[in-house]
Amino acid sequence: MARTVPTSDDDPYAVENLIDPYPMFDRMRAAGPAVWLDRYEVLAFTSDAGVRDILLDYRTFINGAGVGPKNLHHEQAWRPQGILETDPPMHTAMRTAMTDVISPRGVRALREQFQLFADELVDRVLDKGELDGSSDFAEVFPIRAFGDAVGIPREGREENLLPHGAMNFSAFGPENDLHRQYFERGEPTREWVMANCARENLSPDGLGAQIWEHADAGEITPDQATLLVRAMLSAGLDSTVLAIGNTLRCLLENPDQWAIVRENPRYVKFAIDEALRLESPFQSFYRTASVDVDFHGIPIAAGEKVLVFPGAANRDTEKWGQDADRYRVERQAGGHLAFGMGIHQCVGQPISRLEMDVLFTTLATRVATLEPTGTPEPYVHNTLRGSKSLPLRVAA
Ligand code: OVM
Repeated sequence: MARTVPTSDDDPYAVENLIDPYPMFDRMRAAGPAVWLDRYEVLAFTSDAGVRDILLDYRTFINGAGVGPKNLHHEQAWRPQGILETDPPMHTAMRTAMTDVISPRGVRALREQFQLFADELVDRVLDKGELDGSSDFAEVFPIRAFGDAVGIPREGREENLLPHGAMNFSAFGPENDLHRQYFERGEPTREWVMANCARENLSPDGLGAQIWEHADAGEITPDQATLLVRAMLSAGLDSTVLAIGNTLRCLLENPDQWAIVRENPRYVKFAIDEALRLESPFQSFYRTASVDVDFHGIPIAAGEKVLVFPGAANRDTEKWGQDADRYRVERQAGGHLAFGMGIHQCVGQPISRLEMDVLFTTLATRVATLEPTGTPEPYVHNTLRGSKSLPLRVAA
């Protein structure tokens, strides 16, 4: 196809670019609405308008051929395709069951339990004084709070849930050394996770059991119910853990912004959205063109994969202004793409937001001093972004 698009030999999956992707994102955005990545032979989109419009047009840019670089219409999927790798009309039935369970009322009912555990966790970190913001704080909350909400056994969560999620999110990127490492670590967790998707292992009052009620009602099949609980346990842990860590890191590195939040905890919500924008936990994934299309002046062929970078779009100066690289809690960052956009936009978003809101409101209310005691260690992953460790000190 005759196409004049700037070419780049940047490797977005090279370790140095995963650790600091922003100079590369600036180059790619400056080059034009799309760049051709020579190494991967794929069109990549880094602007807010490009990523947003691709995600909104779910008929042209489909999910059914997979949301990683592999085209599942031609290659075998590594596991049964779930809600995210499905298009309407099948997607619609699955999505309806999910939104019904994760309804405003269903989510409101979780607040009390989340608050009890947030109080307990903030007590614990205040007792410690010095801690790791990742392993002692960010990882702990979703494993306990979200695990209880879904209704899975407490035993086994630590060893299984995060390696399992990291493996899943790795499938949104190429099969390089990092991918192989996360798959090796994740493989032994699959059995535990799949066993906990079965109705007999889910506690009767949790979100998982509520999904199964939709199978009883004939709205989805038992296989789809299993896949929806799998989606909760695959997508709902690592993402929120990293979002909590990234918010914490933004506040640690911007003491003036922490001061604003502490003085007025109503800024907690803005502090979270601004961190999701600036350091998006889920950086990149793919769509597949279902037809030949002229997109923003670029011809794309039916069957072609496109790579989108919400993590880059969220720093687009056209959308966010010249200070897009700054962490500023007074910004109205709500329109970011960290949860995606369109019909596949993160369905668990209200739960993730509630977890973070409760946790950071408790922190802002009870902690006066929040300061780094060392350099954060990056979490290196093909599609996820965050910190492996965040040494810090807190005081009441
Ligand atoms: C799944 C799933 C769904 C959405 C996101 C995701 C790791 C996984 O069906 O297991 O991310």
